Amino acid sequence: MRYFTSVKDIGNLNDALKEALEVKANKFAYQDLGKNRTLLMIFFNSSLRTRLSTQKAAMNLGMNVMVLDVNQGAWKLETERGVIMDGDKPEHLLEAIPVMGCYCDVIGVRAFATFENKEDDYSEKIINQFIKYSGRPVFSMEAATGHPLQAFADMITIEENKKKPRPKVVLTWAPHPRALPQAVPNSFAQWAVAAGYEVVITHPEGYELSKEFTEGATIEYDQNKAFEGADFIYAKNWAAYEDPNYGKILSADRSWTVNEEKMGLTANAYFMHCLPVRRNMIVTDEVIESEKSLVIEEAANREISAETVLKRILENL
Ligand code: AN0
Ligand code: CP
Repeated sequence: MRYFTSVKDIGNLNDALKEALEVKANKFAYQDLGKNRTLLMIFFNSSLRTRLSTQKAAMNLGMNVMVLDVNQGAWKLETERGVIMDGDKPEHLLEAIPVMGCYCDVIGVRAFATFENKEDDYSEKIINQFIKYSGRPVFSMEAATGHPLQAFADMITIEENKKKPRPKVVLTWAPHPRALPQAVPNSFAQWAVAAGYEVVITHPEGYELSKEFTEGATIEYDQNKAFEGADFIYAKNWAAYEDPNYGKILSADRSWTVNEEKMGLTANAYFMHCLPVRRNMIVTDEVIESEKSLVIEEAANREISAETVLKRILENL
């Protein structure tokens, strides 16, 4: 593997999940793979889990790791070609990227959707420039339209906890005070369909995701109906995708918050969220603290999804 930005890069998902469980059973078996190899992680946005789990995964593989927070300590980067750079950004991405490539063997990039321009976001303008100009293998640590390391960790978590071969997995929108990207729900829907689960997505009208990511899933606008018989509830907020509301908050309806009453409609479902989560907006204290909550297991599996992806990239260097 040279690039990892989508489920399409992972090949056969069942094979990848098996490989991930093998990695999990023996995390330090591939210490020699990363010897004298350097990972550079570049963050345009904040992170707790991705930063720590990816660094840990790289260390498990014997790699050296460098982390750069763009906008904090590094020069602010211009991303538009052709602008006269007389503003507050002293350096252009077109020099910065090949320079970064000089110092490392593998690059991880976090660059969220900015919601300034839908076409730029959905063409993955930033991470694709890293792919084009760095000369290095590149993987997504959440880009504009997807968060594949999170979805991979979530699929590992479902595989470890499912009680039937084809569980009903429900992705539900929930309210949030800020406009959040569609990356997590896009990837979760796409990977859950690829894993062969029964996938239902529920959200208020106007929150339809891009069909590119939801193909194979059923949309159910009635949240209570969607929850019936569910084996896994995956909650997430996202801002509107469809024009003319791209990037906007259309609803603050707290009746969508996942609570015990709603979980009571399910087939004793597990609760999932990628974190960070706003308690009592997305999910109540009781549900996230319940024994059916998998949020910490998901975060733990981020180390495993990252290690599996890095292992494949190193094997191909
Ligand atoms: C981000 C998002 O919704 O994409 C990161 C989630 C992993 N969340 C926030 O910005 C709160
Ligand atoms: N789930 C996740 O990616 O968390 P961070 O934003 O903290 O990395």
